[in-house]
Amino acid sequence: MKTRDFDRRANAGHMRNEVLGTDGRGVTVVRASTIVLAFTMLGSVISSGVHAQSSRSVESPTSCVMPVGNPTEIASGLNIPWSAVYVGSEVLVSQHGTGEIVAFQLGEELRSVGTVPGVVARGDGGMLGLAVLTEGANIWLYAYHSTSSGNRIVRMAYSEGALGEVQLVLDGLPGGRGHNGGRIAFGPDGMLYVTVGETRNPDLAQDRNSLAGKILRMTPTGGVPTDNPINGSLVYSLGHRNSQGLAWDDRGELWATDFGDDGWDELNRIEPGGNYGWPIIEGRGGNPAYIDPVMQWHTQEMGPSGLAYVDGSFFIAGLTGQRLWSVTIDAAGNPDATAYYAGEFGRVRHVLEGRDGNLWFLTNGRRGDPGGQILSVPLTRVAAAECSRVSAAGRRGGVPATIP
Ligand SMILES: [Ca+2]
Repeated sequence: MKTRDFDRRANAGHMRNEVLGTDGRGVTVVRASTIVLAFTMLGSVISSGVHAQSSRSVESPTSCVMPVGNPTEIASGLNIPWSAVYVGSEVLVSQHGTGEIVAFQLGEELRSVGTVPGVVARGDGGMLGLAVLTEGANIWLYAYHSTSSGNRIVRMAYSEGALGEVQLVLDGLPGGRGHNGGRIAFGPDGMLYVTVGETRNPDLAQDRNSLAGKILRMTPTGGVPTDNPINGSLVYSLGHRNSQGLAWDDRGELWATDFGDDGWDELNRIEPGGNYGWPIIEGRGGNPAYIDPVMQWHTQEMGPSGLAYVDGSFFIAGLTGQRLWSVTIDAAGNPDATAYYAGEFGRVRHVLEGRDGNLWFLTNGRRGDPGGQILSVPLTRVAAAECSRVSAAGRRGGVPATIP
């Protein structure tokens, strides 16, 4: 049944591609020109000063970045690392089972910077996402964590290498033994975006009066922004099951992963007020009342947590699939997914652009090894037409949609 679904959806995607190629918009010609550009760029890593163009206009070919070579371990002995953020040259890391936040600089040992009080780890709940806000001379570390009665967001001043007292940002977020969400990130608009899972109560994802199964948008002090899509509500988008990944592309558009049930995991482009379908639809449904994912995967090969956008490429941490995924989108708007390191490093929890310009990813360590790692792998930049060629050398997967 699933195989048939896969084939049908894949064929549908292919047909859409063909339609795009013959609709008189000059796609074929532009693809040829991107190939020329690709050859001029091939074999040399373009300096990081050249920023990827994310416009999906066929006149503006994109570029992407791809991992090259073998990942090297830059931190080890972590207790299920969940999130990592930067403060100056330091990296601060949350660990799922404990409220202790650790920090390190490249090449140096881990050290504790303090403990977030009241963290309760049950199921997938625990010490989850981190974010950093700099206000003048003040540096705030934000943390999303589970308590004995749900989830909350707190912040602590980070000064002279240590965390200060806890300030409550938002209490009373839904929580439970599973589907706690927990990724937090400041957007380009300075607002704090938060993924909240449906806490194993699927119907809450469609309940506009519940914060479960939502992506929230709030001010740095937990208030409702005046320009949120639902007046007076923190809800930014709904119909999510257990999103744990947030990233913005070059155009400032928000994207998020969603951890599916037993059908489809998703990469979604998030629109303000958009409804992403759960639990009515999992994966692509073609119902205009709900926004379909841009890319979807069988759950055994993905199980997405963290999401990053780096110079034209999305990277997704695959927990269940124990691999890292990249998603690139070509100039015609067609996404393409590639898997890396399947089974090599255990469950991959988070991925981010590294302090050294490499791609970093957080893992739970190898099977039977409790020690979580942070790994670093170099990235190389290629032009859009080459992204597919490079990815074809890896293991392609996922079921693409054509972006309108
Ligand atoms: Ca969905």
